[in-house]
Amino acid sequence: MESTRDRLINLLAENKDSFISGQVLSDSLNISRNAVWKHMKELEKDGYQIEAKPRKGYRIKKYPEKLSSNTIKWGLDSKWIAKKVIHLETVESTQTIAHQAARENSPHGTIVVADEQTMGRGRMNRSWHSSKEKGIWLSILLRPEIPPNHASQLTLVTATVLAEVLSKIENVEPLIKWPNDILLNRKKTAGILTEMQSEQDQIQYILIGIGLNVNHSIHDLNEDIQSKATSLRIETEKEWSVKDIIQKLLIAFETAYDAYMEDGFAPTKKKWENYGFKIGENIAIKTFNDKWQGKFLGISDEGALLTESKDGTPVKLYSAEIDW
Ligand code: BT5
Repeated sequence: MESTRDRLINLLAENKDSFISGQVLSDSLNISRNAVWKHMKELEKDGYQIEAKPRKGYRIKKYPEKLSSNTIKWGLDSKWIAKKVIHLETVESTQTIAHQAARENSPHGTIVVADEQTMGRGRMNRSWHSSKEKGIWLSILLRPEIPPNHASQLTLVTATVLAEVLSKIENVEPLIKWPNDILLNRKKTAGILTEMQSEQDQIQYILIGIGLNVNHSIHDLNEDIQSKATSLRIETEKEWSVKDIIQKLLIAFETAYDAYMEDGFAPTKKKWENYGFKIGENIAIKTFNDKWQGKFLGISDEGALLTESKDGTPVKLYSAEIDW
């Protein structure tokens, strides 16, 4: 059940910039006006800026930086994304929570965000370090009507969105390492994990997991990744608002997803190519049972990796790892 405090925040949030009287709040929440006032003082302690005016009532002037479903939704002018926000402080993995939400019929666009993951996942059972309040640990639930073999295109759509959002920051030049890494100065700052549930050639849902290192100093990165990972803070020497970046990402994702559903993959391919790491250069290619060197020729119209096979002939790979 929702707490009185959450109901109070919701009432204030629904009213946006207008005031809501103490009496209305007291009636709606079934608590005394004095109790309303006490709750306001508690909210202020948590970083909310509340404006109280005689005869008018209360309104929220500013939300705290701390993530919550309210702070994420506040000021987020979206059409369908994040209408439902599940925010938790600590989870094993936001993907696990999102799978559960999907099975319980949460709608398209639901997001799961955590301050911290204790067992964040990468692809192929690799782990994803997700230290508390340092980054964005987010899953987006989608229910797209596309064939299952197009699902991996959504990874590239997401990578392009991440690159575009990050590229707006001064002196930040993101590159995408096919298929799911975002690099700053050749070091990984974000990764994407796409998981799908499908039945008889029909997608039931897709989860897009996004991990983005934001405010890590080098010491906040686990030792095993210190030499190959980075964060926005390390690159820009500034702290960033995790909440603001989440909101920018969500809006950019919604726009890109709608465009993809409307126009297919071609426009994403074009944008992707602006950020593609090592296009035209030699790369190390690893498939599940082989390894070789070849030239990275780009991506195909469906988003597959275009490279050379061992004997130098062109080849299209749908699933592989690349390195340099
Ligand atoms: C990925 O896998 O890059 C996908 C990462 C997806 C994480 C998000 S967070 C929200 C959602 N919930 C989850 O549980 N997961 C998703 P992959 O390409 O397999 O890369 C994994 C590798 O990246 C690891 O083996 C490490 O080498 C490296 N790595 C781990 N944590 C990192 C970090 N925080 N920053 C940079 N590199 C990291």
